[in-house]
Amino acid sequence: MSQDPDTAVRYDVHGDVAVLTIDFPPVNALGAAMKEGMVRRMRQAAEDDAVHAIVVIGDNDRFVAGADIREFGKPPRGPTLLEVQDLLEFSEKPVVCAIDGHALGGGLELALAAPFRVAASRAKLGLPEVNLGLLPGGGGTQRLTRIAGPEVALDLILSGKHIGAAKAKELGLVDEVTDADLLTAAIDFARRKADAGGPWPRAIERTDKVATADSALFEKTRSANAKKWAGTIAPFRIVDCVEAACTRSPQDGLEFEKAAFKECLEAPSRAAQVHLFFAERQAAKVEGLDPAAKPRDIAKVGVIGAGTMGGGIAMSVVNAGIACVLLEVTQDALDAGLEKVRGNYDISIKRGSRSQAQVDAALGLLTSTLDYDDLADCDLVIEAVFENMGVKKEIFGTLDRVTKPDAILASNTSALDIDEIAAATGRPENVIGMHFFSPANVMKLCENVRGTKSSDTTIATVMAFAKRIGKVPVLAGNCEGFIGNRILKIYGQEADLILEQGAAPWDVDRALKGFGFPMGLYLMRDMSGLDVGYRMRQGRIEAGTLDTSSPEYSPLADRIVEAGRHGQKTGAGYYKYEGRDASPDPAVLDMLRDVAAAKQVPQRRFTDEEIVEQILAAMANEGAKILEEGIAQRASDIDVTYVYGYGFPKHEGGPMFWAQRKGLDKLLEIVRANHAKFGDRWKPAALLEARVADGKDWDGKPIAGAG
Ligand code: 3H9
Repeated sequence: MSQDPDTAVRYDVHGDVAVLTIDFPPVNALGAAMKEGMVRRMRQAAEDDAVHAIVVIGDNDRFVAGADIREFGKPPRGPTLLEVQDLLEFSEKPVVCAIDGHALGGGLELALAAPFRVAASRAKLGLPEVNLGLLPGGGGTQRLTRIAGPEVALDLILSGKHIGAAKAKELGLVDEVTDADLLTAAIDFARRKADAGGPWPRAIERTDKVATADSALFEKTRSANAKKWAGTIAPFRIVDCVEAACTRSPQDGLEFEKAAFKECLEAPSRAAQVHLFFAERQAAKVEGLDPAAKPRDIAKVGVIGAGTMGGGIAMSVVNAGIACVLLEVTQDALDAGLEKVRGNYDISIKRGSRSQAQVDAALGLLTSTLDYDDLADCDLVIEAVFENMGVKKEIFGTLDRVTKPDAILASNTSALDIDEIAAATGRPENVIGMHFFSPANVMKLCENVRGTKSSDTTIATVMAFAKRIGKVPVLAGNCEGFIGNRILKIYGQEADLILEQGAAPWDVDRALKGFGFPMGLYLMRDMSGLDVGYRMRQGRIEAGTLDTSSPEYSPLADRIVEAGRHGQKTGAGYYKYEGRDASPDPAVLDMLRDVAAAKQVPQRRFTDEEIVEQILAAMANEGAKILEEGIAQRASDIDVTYVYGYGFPKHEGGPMFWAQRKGLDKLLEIVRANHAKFGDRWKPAALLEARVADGKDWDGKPIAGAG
């Protein structure tokens, strides 16, 4: 036990009320010492004759963030959550949980086992276990369903969302909400209950909300989400558990939940999602920054370009309560951009994800302009115009003249050289890349790209700013495509070359979708339109930077566009379309056969597993090169990039996690076999070879049993 149980939970008496204060940094999780402390202090309060009621509160304005995630997969230590809950639920003295900050997962389950809950008005409550590939395993599925009914329970537990204290009161999860001092309010509440006398309510014994449950609800929920949940276990088991709360006795329901929790805990998806939980937090940290370099305060942001990307970035900024000025070059473009922003907000109001008041507040922070001088007081300007180096350099030159000297200038470029853009200004130390993903108001990833001269303050500022606007920041180095698009190029290239070897576009799409990507590669290309990529390739061919005689160049995409097939919008691309409905098209197979014959590529059959393995192995090998070159700080940053920016399935943990789980030695075998067959595009990353030789993982830590 890394902390003394007696300090993890402190004991004070206020008159006739015992106050148990949980002080278990960083987030009061249910670690071994904390649970042991709770058991000791609850017994102390039970035995203390001067005490008539008990308040449980968290130190540092936070309640309990759930199970200690660091302990998953390790042998259990200390008392179980159930033992602690029993002490609260069956206490002869009334127990009040006083909730500030967060009561999440096992933290909320702890509170739901107590007879009473008082919350600060700013507190947030939720059962987010599903995000870790788990379900609430401390009675949460049973007690929440019995308190608030199965519809509410399914909504909260399947989404994992946090709700505010007022909503929690409306749903019956808390008894009182206060704006005043929480401890005082909780002590008063506890004293009133003690004076009024027991028995104290037990959520697990309630039947009023479950007796009339509609049994069709569960089947409807399962079938409506079956596709979305493919490859995962937790959401299905959550539905089973909520159903069990409606059909089984309290004890049976709790046993059922316990077994389902164990099943999720042992599933491979849990390890992947827990990996991502820590990876996401790690990604926000920058190694080697000068500790004196503090993030600058960003009070006003300029966004250049009111297209889909610029508009989405501006929405993210104002949604976070930060003033934003959106700049365009013509009134028409500005009007169109603002119209799109308003349209997006209308959709969120209709969907219920934002209230009218929230939208009004956000739009109140958004101004627009055609005049660069209006950016003079911005602390940060994000350029989001189309990918043309000349245009970007001109914009950065202008920004350098009109913005205040310490303003940070960021480019949303997805591949261009940040150093070349920075060189157009007299302040390269203040220039950096901030690569958002479309739609930028929705997608979580922000790939920040450090230039050679970006200062530590600039880096620290954009990492903190991205977090503040609700993004998951990752720091990348400056190379073509950075982390994300550099690997994407390999992903697309390998898939194209698999087609040449005998697979059809729909085979590759089926395999990728089966693995868990939300959409196949070729359907996605068709949806985005094939003509833009075609024009870019033609430009590169003319400029002599794309070698069409190289084995890596697959002409199929160009042949498809030259046949007038520009994707969904022209009714044909890799697929043929009726409206939005895609179907396989033999004409594409004919083109593919011609391409393969001209390149003399031997034909073979692929299983779905082979397609996935081939593509992911190529991605992981490129990821290793990215790590080796220092473009990514750590392997898990690549995973975060792929999950939050490119739809890589969360339950597989990201390409580097996938490779490590498979075994780096196995990955190297695949890479070497392909290298022998296809040549240099499969050259093994030196880092991969070194890690395998040393028996180490991506982070350089010894692999158990290796060596
Ligand atoms: C569960 O409860 C299962 C039960 O149903 C079953 C029981 C039988 N454990 O996010 P932050 C660390 S499953 C251990 O940057 P914020 C985190 O890694 C759990 N460590 O802060 C970071 O460490 P570091 C269900 C945890 O203020 C530091 O705390 N609960 C845990 O932005 C600060 O974290 C959840 O899923 C934990 N549970 O956000 C809640 N949580 O400094 C997960 C955090 O070394 N947690 N850490 O990088 C959160 O959502 C956020 O951390 C929270 C604070 C909102 C609490």
